[in-house]
Amino acid sequence: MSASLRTRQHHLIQKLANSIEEIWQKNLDLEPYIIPEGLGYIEGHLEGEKLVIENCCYQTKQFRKLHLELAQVGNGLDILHCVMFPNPEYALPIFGADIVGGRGGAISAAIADLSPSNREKSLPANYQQSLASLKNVEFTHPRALPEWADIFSEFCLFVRPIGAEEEAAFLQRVEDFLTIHCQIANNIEPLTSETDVANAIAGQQYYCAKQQQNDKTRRVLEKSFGEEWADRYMTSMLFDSIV
Ligand code: 18B
Repeated sequence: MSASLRTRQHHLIQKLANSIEEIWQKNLDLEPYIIPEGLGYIEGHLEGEKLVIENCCYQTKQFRKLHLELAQVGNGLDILHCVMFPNPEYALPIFGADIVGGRGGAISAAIADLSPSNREKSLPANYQQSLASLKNVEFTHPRALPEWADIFSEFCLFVRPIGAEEEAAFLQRVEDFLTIHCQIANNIEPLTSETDVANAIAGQQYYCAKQQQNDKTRRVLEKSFGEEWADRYMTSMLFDSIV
């Protein structure tokens, strides 16, 4: 990804973007992913404020889409969005992260999770064990999930990190999630039953349908690009489920 937008963003976003790419490169056999025409680098400014978006995507045997997106609204609102969609032939959860930094340099929302991607909404036992053994970290400002967000696991971290120490703790936790995820993904056998694959597809469809209900994301996109474009972007670039 070009360094232009990244170097202008909140330092926690820069650090997490660098970490994500490093962990992917170190642990996975990355292959190119063709981003739909015109959606790699995007600028919009319908209602005055300019929104710039940079997308970077890869794929691997186990992941149909690794997506890292950086966005900036005006000079103030910085956003990192990352999702790792598994290939449904592998019974892997969906890694997702979102950081939203407001004017004045504070992060208002930092969320990361390894979310179940099956109909039963359960994490595989090896994930449960690895995640449960991570050191417990306390944040002074935990945030409550909105109503649509029943997709996240019990390990979901959703906070407003205050100060350098909590920002570092958030970063560390996301790095741990990613490392555990890549290591398990590298050693997993593909599913053999069509029913299990169908279940994994349904799980991803449910995850995407719920994420598409995030009105806060939708509104930011609508303001710069209009309703129709925002809807298409949310369903085809951010949360494209498998048909
Ligand atoms: N998201 N986020 O990715 N979102 O994409 N995000 C916000 O302080 C964008 C994901 C999530 O409280 C906010 O309230 C834009 C993934 C949750 O109602 C803004 C893009 C996850 C909330 C944006 C983007 C995820 C949230 C409000 C495209 C989780 C709280 C900030 C680049 C894995 C929702 C605030 C609520 C919030 C914007 C979660 C402005 C434009 C992958 C749960």
